[in-house]
Amino acid sequence: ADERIETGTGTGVYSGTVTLGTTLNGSSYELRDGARGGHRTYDLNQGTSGTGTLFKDADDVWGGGRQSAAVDAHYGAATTWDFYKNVLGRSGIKNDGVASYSRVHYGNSYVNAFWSDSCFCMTYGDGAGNANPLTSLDVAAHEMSHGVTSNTAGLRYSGESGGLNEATSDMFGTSVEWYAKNTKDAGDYLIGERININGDGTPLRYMDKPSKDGASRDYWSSTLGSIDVHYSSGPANHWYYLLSEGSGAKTINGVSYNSPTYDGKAVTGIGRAKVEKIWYKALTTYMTSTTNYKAARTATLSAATDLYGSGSAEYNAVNAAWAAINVR
Ligand code: ASN
Ligand code: ZN
Ligand code: CA
Repeated sequence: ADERIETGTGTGVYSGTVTLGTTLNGSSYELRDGARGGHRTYDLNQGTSGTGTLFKDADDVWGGGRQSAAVDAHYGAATTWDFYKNVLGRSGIKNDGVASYSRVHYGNSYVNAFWSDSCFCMTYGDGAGNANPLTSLDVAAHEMSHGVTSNTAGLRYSGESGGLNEATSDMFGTSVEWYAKNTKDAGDYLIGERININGDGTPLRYMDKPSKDGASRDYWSSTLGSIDVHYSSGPANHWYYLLSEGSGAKTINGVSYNSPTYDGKAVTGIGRAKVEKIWYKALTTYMTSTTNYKAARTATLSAATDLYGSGSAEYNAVNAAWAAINVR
């Protein structure tokens, strides 16, 4: 049958009306993004295995009913693809131009989303109670970034390396949210602020002061490696915030932040654009499966040297941000 790459439009749960990469196959449109490695989005229809059915539509205008979460997931994968390509020069998760795929409506009242190395795919639950579908842009970019980490540094998902693995997904999840410039989902330094996962409107995680979630750590200590990876990510998330925006109080896009430092010294931010380049270079060049916080510091200093020079303002700021989370 004839196939043609198309651009549809869709309205998701979170992102407002967005354009979608689709494919016209015979007389129906499919959620298959020909411009981005052929990324497909499937309806698991409450199942928990396989791929279910590929989303199809008669007029290439998507959304409503079962399609809404699919619009978000497809848009999230496309925006994350574009961020890695246009900002970091990476073509897909393996840098080979090949797409993964997304599955929505996983299980019943499932309040999570995940990346899987075995299917090379992202999966999203519908949420339960007051929690909404887990398909917000920062969550989608977080999950897809697990694929990138898995195929680069391969940070082992336990101990300090596990915290760094989680933080990598929060950092790039946040970077993608900013990159999107979506008027319905402005950039912030919060993770999962749209999905109401706590039922009271609060986000899942805070990068300016991770301990605001009640469990994450703000600073490195020798016991960091013994807590859950979604909490040992805290200090590295804090490093990303401090290096991007600097310490102290600040309001951005209507959200107030107040980021403390371990050493009491002020940190001056160098901007997110440089921070994401430094972390990405460290992740893809210097980190390994066993990199811990101390080694991550060294890795980012090497990356900052490569990008901006040893002793540059950026190098010194990277060093100061690590000291501010008690790594030196
Ligand atoms: N949503 C979680 C995450 O990406 C799933 C997990 O615990 N691995 O971290
Ligand atoms: Zn994660
Ligand atoms: Ca966010």
